[in-house]
Amino acid sequence: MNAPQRLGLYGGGLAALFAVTFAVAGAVVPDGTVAAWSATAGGDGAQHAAPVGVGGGPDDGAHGGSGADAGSGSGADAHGGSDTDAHAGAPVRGLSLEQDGLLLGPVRAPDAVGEEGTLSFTVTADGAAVTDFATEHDKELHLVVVRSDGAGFRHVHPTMAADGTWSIPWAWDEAGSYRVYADFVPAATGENVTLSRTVDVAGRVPAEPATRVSASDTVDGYTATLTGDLGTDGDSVLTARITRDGEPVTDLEPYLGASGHLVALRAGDLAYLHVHPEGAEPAPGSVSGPDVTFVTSAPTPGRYLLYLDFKVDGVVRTAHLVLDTTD
Ligand SMILES: [Cu+2]
Repeated sequence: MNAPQRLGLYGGGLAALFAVTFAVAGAVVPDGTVAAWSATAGGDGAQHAAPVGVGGGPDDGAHGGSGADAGSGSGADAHGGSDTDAHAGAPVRGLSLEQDGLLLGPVRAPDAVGEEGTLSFTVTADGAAVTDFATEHDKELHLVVVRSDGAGFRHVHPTMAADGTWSIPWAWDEAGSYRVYADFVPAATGENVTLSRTVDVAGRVPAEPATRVSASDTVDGYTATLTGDLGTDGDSVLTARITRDGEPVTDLEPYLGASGHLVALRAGDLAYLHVHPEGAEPAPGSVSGPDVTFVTSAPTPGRYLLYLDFKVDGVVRTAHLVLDTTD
């Protein structure tokens, strides 16, 4: 019995699971990479280093492409219909590649670290590419990429070709298992959807540092400090204050229709939270600061990874913050 026949005996879900597993196995352990591990790591390193295809194996069950996508599909569907009153229930998004009939197609990207290429994908509905998107936060589609340990965060805006293919120049800085989120509003429904897939990048992965609670982060001399309690019992108001050398920064430029942009992910499964900027949209050319306020709600008690984008002098910087819920 050949592989396709054997796969045919399992349900579509299992077949997809195996297909992903085979694809990942092929993608993350190319012979050249294995040779490189052997050459650079030596005998000891071969056992203790953590390339995705070897040390990362156990991770696949927890947050790899197959585990995360298959395991969470039903959960996302369960509350998918209640997204409009997201604050009443669990505003969890981004755990599935499918929701409300929309599907995030395979994400194509360079296979290896340092390889210059393109990241591309298509969103489909009933098998046809979706090409009509509503603008939300200044863009038709927000692409967020983060490694399973919370590192390597990127928030970018690909461009769409006429056939619905979204693409952006891409290179990976480090190996690992990455979650790729597409956050958008199809014009047909007007409802925000966040879909995700996992992409594995071959190579040695640094040991995952435990995330520590940190309400403050300094990037290029700019310090972002969060105040406010993150709770599970409804709206939580979080205020980020930007300072430089201890002085408040008052020339924050509008970015994505607000004075800053916040992405919040649940540590453990990287569920994507709904976050609203608070206050009126700043006028183009205006500046504000030092405070930027957001409203969100944690779906469950625990730890959350927060990524605050802010723009000063035309440069967008991202502060990485980690909060535990207060309940
Ligand atoms: Cu964006």
